[in-house]
Amino acid sequence: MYGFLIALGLLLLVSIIWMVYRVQTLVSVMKGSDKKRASGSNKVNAAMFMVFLVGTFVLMAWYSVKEFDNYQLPIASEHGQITDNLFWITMAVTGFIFILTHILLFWFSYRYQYEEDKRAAYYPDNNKLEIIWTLVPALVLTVLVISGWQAWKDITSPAPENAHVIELLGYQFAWDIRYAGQDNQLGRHDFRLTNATNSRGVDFTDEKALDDFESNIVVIPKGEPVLFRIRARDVLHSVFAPHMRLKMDAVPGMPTRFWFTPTKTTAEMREETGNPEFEYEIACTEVCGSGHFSMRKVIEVVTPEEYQKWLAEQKPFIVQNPDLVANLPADLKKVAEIMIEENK
Ligand SMILES: [Cu+2]
Repeated sequence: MYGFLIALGLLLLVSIIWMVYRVQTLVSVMKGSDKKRASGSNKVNAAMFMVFLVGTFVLMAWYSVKEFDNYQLPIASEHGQITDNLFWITMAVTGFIFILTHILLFWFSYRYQYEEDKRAAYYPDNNKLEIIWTLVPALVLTVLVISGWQAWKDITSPAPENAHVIELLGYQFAWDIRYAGQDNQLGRHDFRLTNATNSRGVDFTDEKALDDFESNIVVIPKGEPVLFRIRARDVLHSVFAPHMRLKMDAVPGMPTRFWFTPTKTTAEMREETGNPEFEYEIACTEVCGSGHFSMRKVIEVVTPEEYQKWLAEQKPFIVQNPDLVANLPADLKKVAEIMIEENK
């Protein structure tokens, strides 16, 4: 019903505007002034182009300054500087061209507005100009793309042997964290093994899985390489740690990874930002459903000594879940029982 009334109202409104326009045209015919091809509103429109140009540039400048701190977070990883340099070079080149082309676009609309005895010049083509404005952007873009590709190749190169391996499993709506344990090797996983007690689908017949352990926060040492092995259980998620300049999609059925070296501990960052409550965080940047906003995990960067101490306090998965021992093959049962004994 409301839909019909709104449609009717709109129809009436359009007919009123149309009638007003007709009346105005008739009046100008009576006055004998309808021979003019462009009315006074043409000048107003031309001036509005300039107002729009200046107005939006002022707004853009104001917003960029006001929000500067939000897109220039302190860097806390080694490759972060490379990523930021690329970002700012690309921003400078594209920003310069953006501003230049928009000034031309709006200025031309104003400058070449209709005037009674102005004639447009006939200028069919200019090969030299066309070569210049094809080659210059092509060259600039090639340099940008190649330098970006080089950086990407470096950042996504295989992790060093000694990298601390941590698995991040995204699901609706949280992250599950699994550490590789003493052997620094994650046990196999298979989605078919996923059940109520084994949310990650870890294959406990793999000896490497026994010493893996879970944690509520991501603890990593400063100055040492860390490798995130990333997967998803249900839909697409994305690991985003802005201070580390780290972003990698979590894709069901297609494990991804990202390695990096943190350069500042949480405590150092608290001092630098002057915020005693500062925490590094991982946020999900893939809109993955109604609870998307809650996919936050804290990363705690500590000194290597503190990290080793923390590591020693963690209990292996098999020790946390001794019920699992019953289903293990005979040889692993012994290993598991020794581990449980040692951790008592
Ligand atoms: Cu998500």
